[in-house]
Amino acid sequence: MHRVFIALGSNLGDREAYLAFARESLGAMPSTRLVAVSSIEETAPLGGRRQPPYLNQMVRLRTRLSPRELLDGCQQIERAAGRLRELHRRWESRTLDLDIVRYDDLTLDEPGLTLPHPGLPARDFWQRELAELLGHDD
Ligand code: A4P
Ligand code: MG
Repeated sequence: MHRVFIALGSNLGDREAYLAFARESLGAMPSTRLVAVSSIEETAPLGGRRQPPYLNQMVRLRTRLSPRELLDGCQQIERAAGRLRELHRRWESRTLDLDIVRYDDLTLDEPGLTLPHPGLPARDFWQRELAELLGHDD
């Protein structure tokens, strides 16, 4: 089983409900188990544009899915949460955004998938959430 950390973010609509939907949907993916969840934090929007504040949270999974299968699964969940990927622009407000932060100790830089997620060093809230989850062994 692979050890994976996924970041959840929402800054539109019923943000708590979107995070709950994401936790439930991630845990229901094939060959996947939700192992731990961090606390939820409200954070100021990054990226400079005027946007509502985010709720952010990180979860820890065990999975047999490959990184690509996991990315596909995350994008399906985002779509199910009502996000129109075709219309959105980068940094734009979204009901649900799922980012794969780490997948084992894998380093990858391919079109459409970079691991670990390059945003990690710059996001203090991700680092706090990750630290919470690393303290929780499975
Ligand atoms: N992609 C590459 N690597 C990964 C990965 N490790 N995990 C590709 C997930 N996706 C990855 O993502 C764009 C493309 O990234 C995807 O096609 C995927 O193949 P997206 O979710 O469609 O677009 P995006 O989220 O708008 O862009 P990006 O660059 O992923 O932005 P972020 O980093 O997700 O930032 N402020 C606060 N306070 N909290 C937030 O959570 N999030 C964002 C979005 C902006 N400001 C925020 C927050
Ligand atoms: Mg993203």
